[in-house]
Amino acid sequence: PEESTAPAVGEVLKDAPSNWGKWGDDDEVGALNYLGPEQVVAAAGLISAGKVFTIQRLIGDPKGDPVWPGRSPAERTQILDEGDWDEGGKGPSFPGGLHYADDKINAFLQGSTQYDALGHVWYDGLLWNGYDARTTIGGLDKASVQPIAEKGVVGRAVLLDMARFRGKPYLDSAETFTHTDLEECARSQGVELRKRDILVIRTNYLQRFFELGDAFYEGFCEPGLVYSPELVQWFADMEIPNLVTDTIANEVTFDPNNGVALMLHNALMRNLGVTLTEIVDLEELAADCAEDSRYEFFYAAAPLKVAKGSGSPVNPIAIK
Ligand code: UVW
Repeated sequence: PEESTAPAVGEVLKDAPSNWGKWGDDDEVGALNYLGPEQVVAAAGLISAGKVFTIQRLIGDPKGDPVWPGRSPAERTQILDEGDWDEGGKGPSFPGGLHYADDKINAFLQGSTQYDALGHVWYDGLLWNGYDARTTIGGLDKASVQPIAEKGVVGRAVLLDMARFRGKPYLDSAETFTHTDLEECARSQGVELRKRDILVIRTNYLQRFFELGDAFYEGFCEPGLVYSPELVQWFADMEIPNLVTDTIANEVTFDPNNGVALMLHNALMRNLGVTLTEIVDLEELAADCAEDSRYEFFYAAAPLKVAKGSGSPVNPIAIK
């Protein structure tokens, strides 16, 4: 990060809407409370063709893994394979001659397709629901990914294909859009945006990562939603539980109006309790939606139950 003249995020958001306390003083899942049995049953009614889409990006993709600057992609290490029995006899010996493959992964919990815990970002020493930021020291005692993983995320989701809507293969660096653009995109796709929808937004921006390699990170500024008081109020009024995007960080990286980094992480996640999901791969799903003109579907995601975790890898599933 460079020296900047950006205002403190707490200044910009001092009158912003908040859901703190709405679900009790000990809540740790925030706006996911909007997804109850009624929403799950209604979402199940969207399954008609039996088409299943898994939207996780491949961990260990030979083409590379896009990650937030400063993080490194997950590393998988082989621990045991046939070579351990073939060449040198190091493999453990079991009755009957059992051989097996073992491996391990060393990964940022935010290093691939992921759910962020509500305690993943904060300002002014307080995180979601007013928990003290010192509860993050050594691991999240409050608002970790564990309660989100225990609840699971299931509901009606709508794909908003902003790249197709703007007639581009992918959005440009720093290109922005607002909630009114999302509404227009939905209208052009012929799908209704409803309260408590899970929003799934396609920019296809990460295609640039696969085209450019390391040069992708020069002047890094992803496209995405941009902060305005009206946009935050729209998320509050629409009771959006979960924002899912195919970018690394869900929103335009630096607010073009004031330079603040990841403003919506704070305005939506810290203040409203909206869960953020990043780095999904929407290409097959989006192609199918364009083909059958159905942009709504059943969505389910089960992040891993990681005690104190600030996020978790995940392979969300969309079913039509
Ligand atoms: C940061 O919060 C820095 O990134 P992300 O939400 O993409 O994990």
